[in-house]
Amino acid sequence: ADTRTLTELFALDSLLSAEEIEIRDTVRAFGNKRIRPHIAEWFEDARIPARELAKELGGVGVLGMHLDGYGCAGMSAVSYGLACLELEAVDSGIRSLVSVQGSLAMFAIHHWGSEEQKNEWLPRMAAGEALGCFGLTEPDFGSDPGGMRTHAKRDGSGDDADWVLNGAKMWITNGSVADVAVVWANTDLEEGAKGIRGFVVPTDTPGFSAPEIKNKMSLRASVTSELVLQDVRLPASAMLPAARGLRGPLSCLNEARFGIIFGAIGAARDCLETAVDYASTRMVFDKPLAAYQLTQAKIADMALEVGKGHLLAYQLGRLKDAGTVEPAQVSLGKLNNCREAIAVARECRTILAANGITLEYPVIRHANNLESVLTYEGTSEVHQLTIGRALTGEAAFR
Ligand code: TGC
Ligand code: FAD
Repeated sequence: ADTRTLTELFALDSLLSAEEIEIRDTVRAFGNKRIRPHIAEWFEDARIPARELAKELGGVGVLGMHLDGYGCAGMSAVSYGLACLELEAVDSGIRSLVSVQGSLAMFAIHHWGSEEQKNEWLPRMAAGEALGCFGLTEPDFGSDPGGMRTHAKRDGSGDDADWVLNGAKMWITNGSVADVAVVWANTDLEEGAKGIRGFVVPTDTPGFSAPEIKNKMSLRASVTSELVLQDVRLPASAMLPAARGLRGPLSCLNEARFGIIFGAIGAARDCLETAVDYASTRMVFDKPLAAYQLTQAKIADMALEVGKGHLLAYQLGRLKDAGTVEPAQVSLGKLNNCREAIAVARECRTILAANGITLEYPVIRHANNLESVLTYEGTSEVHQLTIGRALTGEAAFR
């Protein structure tokens, strides 16, 4: 019979330019050739060749690809989103590496850094020769980063005095493999959350360590670490000069959340393609599984969610390229696409049944990864509250 792909049914490519399609196809081909053949093993072993991979990803041009200058590709937001989508179709951990590098560590330096900081780090980070991480979350402060305890104190008076950092960050992607950490800390420059500042910390600075967090059942093909800062002495020039208060880190989160809106839908697409393929060849009660109405209802409902997820991502991408996207709109995409992606992954797992629980197929790996994706960059509840605040005018966070 004549079959159609999800992309064809929704005519998704009619919404993209020829250049965007070319970038998407390049990243898809890279992911399928270079990463997909190894990913189940990396996931099982909980080990990825992060530094080698970073150089290859830099070669493809996806690290900080939506930033301008300093060796970055200067692509559109939609192109960046499509790259995230294709990388996460292989594994959320790979997209995480790219998000943290480009949207968190590089964006923080690009947007809030000094010329000296940008020249020192961005060209090497875009090439994948230097890896970055972003330390905001702490053991006791995840959804409420304004409560952070990590602090930076000046050693002496005057603007030239060194900074001395003490504290701990938790759940930091790329932490143990990073050359540079963007660390957010309280200072007494101003009262409360307004005193939060960002610091560019070379990871070989004495007093800095980043033990890896083990035994994760999600994002196993991604390095997650604790950052420990014990009297980490930095020159005055290590502070990001332009970032003041919580607005500094939260502006970076908008960038990474944007990539996740596309990325999560890539993981869902991969699950759905796997399930459709499986159902068409798996015989149950003498017929292909795909020929049963119950299976088709599942497939149709999932195709609707994956297709709508693409449309939402593309719409937000266009708004971002127009420079008008608002944080609450990013929350719409993050909440919807992560929530639907994990639901799709679990439903696809039912189609594969017992085969669905093994790493022979990507489905359980995506489902497990999406547990993290649902949680990081703002939990579903944080995004519900952000959307709720936008619609009602009432902030219900505390
Ligand atoms: P609130 O009073 O609302 O805001 C404080 C200041 O920040 C500004 N602001 C934003 N600016 C830019 N973008 C946003 N999305 C912003 N949201 C708020 C706001 O205008 C204000 O500015 P100013 O100048 O007036 O001071 O802050 P709040 O303390 O009430 O908190 C709000 C809340 C809960 C939404 C926020 O704290 C939040 O988003 N919490 C979630 C934390 C989170 O997402 N952490 C992620 C850590 S990084 C990570 O997970 C990486 S995983 C990556 C990977 O591996 O792929
Ligand atoms: P908590 O904030 O303790 O939340 C616990 C529960 O309470 C959640 O269900 C939450 O939604 C709910 N909750 C919180 N506040 C409210 C409220 N006001 N009303 C109702 N419910 C509420 N962080 C970084 O800084 N950098 C990284 O690179 C990074 N990488 C990560 C990688 C992985 C694999 C993971 C799992 C996390 C990573 N994180 C990173 C941390 C991530 O951002 C936090 O886990 C996330 O923000 C949630 O914080 P928490 O885990 O402390 O949960």
